[in-house]
Amino acid sequence: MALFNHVSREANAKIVYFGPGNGGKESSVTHVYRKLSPDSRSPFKAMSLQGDRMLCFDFRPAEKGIDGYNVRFHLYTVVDEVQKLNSWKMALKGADGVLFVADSHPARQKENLDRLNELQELLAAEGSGIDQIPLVIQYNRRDIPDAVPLDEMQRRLNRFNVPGFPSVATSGDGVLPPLSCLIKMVLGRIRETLAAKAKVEAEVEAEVEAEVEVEVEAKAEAEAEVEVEVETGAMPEAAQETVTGGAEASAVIPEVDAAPSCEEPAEPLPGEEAVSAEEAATAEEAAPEEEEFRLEITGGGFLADGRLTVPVMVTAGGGCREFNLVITLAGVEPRQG
Ligand SMILES: Nc1nc2c(ncn2[C@@H]2O[C@H](COP(=O)(O)OP(=O)(O)OP(=O)(O)O)[C@@H](O)[C@H]2O)c(=O)[nH]1
Ligand SMILES: [Mg+2]
Repeated sequence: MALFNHVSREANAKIVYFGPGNGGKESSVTHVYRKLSPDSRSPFKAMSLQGDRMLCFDFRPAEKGIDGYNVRFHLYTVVDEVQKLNSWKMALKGADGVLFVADSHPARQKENLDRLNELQELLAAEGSGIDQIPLVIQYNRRDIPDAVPLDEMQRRLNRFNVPGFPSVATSGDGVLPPLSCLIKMVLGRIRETLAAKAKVEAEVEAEVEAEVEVEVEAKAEAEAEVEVEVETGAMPEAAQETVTGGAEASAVIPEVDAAPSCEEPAEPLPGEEAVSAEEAATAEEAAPEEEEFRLEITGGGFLADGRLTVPVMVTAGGGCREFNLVITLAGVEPRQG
């Protein structure tokens, strides 16, 4: 599968020229390289791979990117007479498309077929069936006098019914169309991959949004419940009965703190008059705060004329004052000793 760099919005796809020896792979790849504008391609590289020669370069086709992604194609092939299976295995690793270059010479038909079967096995080992990867056949050497008829080659080779093109790699005739076709097929796969990615992302986004909505709704519901509780607490039946009595009064919703205690009787007690909420509030405002009142005996008292006088200090409202507390002992017999 193509490699994506989602940060730089670039996709990298690998195309492998595969086929029998002497079929025209090197001639084809070289022609493609020459045809590309120098600023769209990398240097042409040839490297030794277990005694085989691997050729590669990469380029960016003139086509516009897909969904904002620029696609870079990396072309690989293995050439020269000796080509080990392992070299092809490495070349095919992660391939996004294969261009099979078949030889039109009558003596090379079995070789074509053997190589195609080999390709099928190598791709299967890679985990992808030959029918699952974009594949195009280039029937090369169409210029030789005894070239096998194209329809016969198609019949023998093209059991997968993939696109096929005749070519003469030495002159470059017909070399670009099969590559162009393969590139379109690979781009189609990349588009599918990106669409699948976008779909998954949209689904995840929708799921996250739904979860957030549920949370927000749950929070709003919880808040609404709290509000109802607060309102219920602020307007108990008793308070409503006290407050109601006029259209204006019913619009007054007391604050939570000012709400009458639940212990208050719902009905005014016999002899009591119902007070308006306003009156109640005013009364409450006017009511002095409960203070602590302390009385302290500060010295010894004395008894005279049936009255006991005791010096005391009274502390209240943040201040203190001394008094003489006089207690009249009416009917109390003073105790001796
Ligand atoms: N007449 C003719 N000769 C070709 C054509 N394509 C390639 N050749 C010649 O065939 C020989 C092999 O071509 P290459 O391009 O090296 O083929 P290859 O698939 O790389 O082969 P290996 O190097 O053996 O892997 C060379 O001498 C080419 O000049 C073609 O379309 N027509
Ligand atoms: Mg060669």
